[in-house]
Amino acid sequence: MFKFILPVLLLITSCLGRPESQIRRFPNDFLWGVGSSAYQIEGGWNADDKGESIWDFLTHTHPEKIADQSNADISADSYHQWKRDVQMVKKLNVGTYRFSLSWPRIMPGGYKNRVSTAGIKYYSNLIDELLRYNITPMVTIYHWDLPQKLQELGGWTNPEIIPLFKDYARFVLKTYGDRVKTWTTINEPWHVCECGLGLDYMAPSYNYPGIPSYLCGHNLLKAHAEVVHMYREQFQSKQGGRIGITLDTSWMEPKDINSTDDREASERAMQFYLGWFAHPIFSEHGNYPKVMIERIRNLSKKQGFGVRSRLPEFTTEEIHRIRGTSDFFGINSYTTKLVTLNGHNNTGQFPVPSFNHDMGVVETQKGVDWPSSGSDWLKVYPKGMYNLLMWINREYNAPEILVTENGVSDRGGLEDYARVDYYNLYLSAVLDAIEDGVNITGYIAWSLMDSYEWKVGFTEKFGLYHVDFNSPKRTRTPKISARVFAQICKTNTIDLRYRPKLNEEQQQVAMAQLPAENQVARTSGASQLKSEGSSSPGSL
Ligand code: GBH
Repeated sequence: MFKFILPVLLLITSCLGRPESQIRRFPNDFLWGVGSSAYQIEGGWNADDKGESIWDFLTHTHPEKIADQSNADISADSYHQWKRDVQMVKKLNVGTYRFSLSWPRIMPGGYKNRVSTAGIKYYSNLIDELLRYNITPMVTIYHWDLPQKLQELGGWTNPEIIPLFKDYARFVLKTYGDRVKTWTTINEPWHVCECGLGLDYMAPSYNYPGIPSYLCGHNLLKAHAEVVHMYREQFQSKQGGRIGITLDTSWMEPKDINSTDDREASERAMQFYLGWFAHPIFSEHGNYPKVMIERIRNLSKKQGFGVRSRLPEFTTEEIHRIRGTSDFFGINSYTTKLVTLNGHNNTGQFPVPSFNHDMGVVETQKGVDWPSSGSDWLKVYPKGMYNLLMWINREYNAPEILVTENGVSDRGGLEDYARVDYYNLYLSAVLDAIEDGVNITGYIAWSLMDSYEWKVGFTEKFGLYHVDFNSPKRTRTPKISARVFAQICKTNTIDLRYRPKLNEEQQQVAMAQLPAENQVARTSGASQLKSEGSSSPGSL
């Protein structure tokens, strides 16, 4: 009898994993934040003397490349509504607001010869307003809106970008560093280089695979390192802040965990997506990942490029200069892909040469039962977040990790139960990693409000706050997720009894368990959610 029960018990407990606690607490000093980026929310694309960015240029000249042919000329109008934005941040009970500076708003032509007084003042006011409400600004120096004038010089593929980015960064560090204590240089280098140049997903939309993205990455890493050295030498001791970088990747899960090939695909994909930028900065010996160097060198040779690999080489001096240039590991992640090796006859059908062909990995999300709330890439698989955090911890010798972006998109609306579910589950996965020893010190939800979602325009929404893009006032209204997230930040806990994807009756039960101020009458619908100006208790 016992011979039978014991294995069954073991089986059950191992399936359950850790003991499931329904109310889970984060460490006391855990940092909570919410994020946005300049092009996505500001509008005012030519306000005062702002210069044109590559996103202004792309959306104006090629609207057909955007899902709804829209642009962010006005977007959420944060160029004018920044005071309201700060109130929203405040109401979420977060300690940190992560936003970015628009380079062409500050230096319209990209060069330091001409700076915009209005642009400088805009961010200065925003920072002061945040500090007035005890919110710590966390500033991204570059979140994709390169001055178009610099693109015309080749943008990130031209090494000239290194001194130019340094000039721009010096100016903002000097101007705002007395009040800004957390900086990140560049948001998501992989997207900047591969999506902007290798593919046509992002501005400047080169669609030129296999070459420019590696030049971009090379210059970008050097530019990042120069800015960090400058900060450490000229500003850090006086200003007392920290500086780092924000990288991104999906978790690359072996399609079949028992297949050696699939496990190799997973490891290689992690090295290509994340290691491309993380290895030079965070690994013990620096430089690109070995697998990347070797594969691209061999393939380049085979493809007739001769002995010069399409992946540029760092000198020993450059390797040392780049290594260690981040005070924390900023990671943005949203979803998971399943991976297998690309077959001999290029089963993935990748262009030759290309990043994907160099990597030699095929990705899919087919055949999984991971839910999605209206996006064709963002499938919900919280375990992937846990796996990713464990991987970073192992690979880069336990760095301090800040989750600088995580969140989910839907097609809009105030009753965003799927988003509530997503946050609870992903935060639970983050907590699992913390409990397993990973040094994760903060979590920044993406995003403060609905905004311009790049290539998909306004068709996908990530906001905790709804924005009415049809109203000239761009009225902001808290979604249900805003109320729940505010409660999470206030109490430092997640409550997993509240699983909104449940049926109506279970929903009511779960709702009743929510703290009173976060309860929203599910049945009475959206009208219950008061918008701007409401004075009801718990209004945001
Ligand atoms: C981040 O980028 C950005 O930092 C932020 O500005 C953005 O709003 C946020 O995430 C949400 O997307 O997987 O091949 O189908 C991520 C940009 C663009 C990533 C679309 C996934 C889908 C391409 N995302 N991309 S694919």
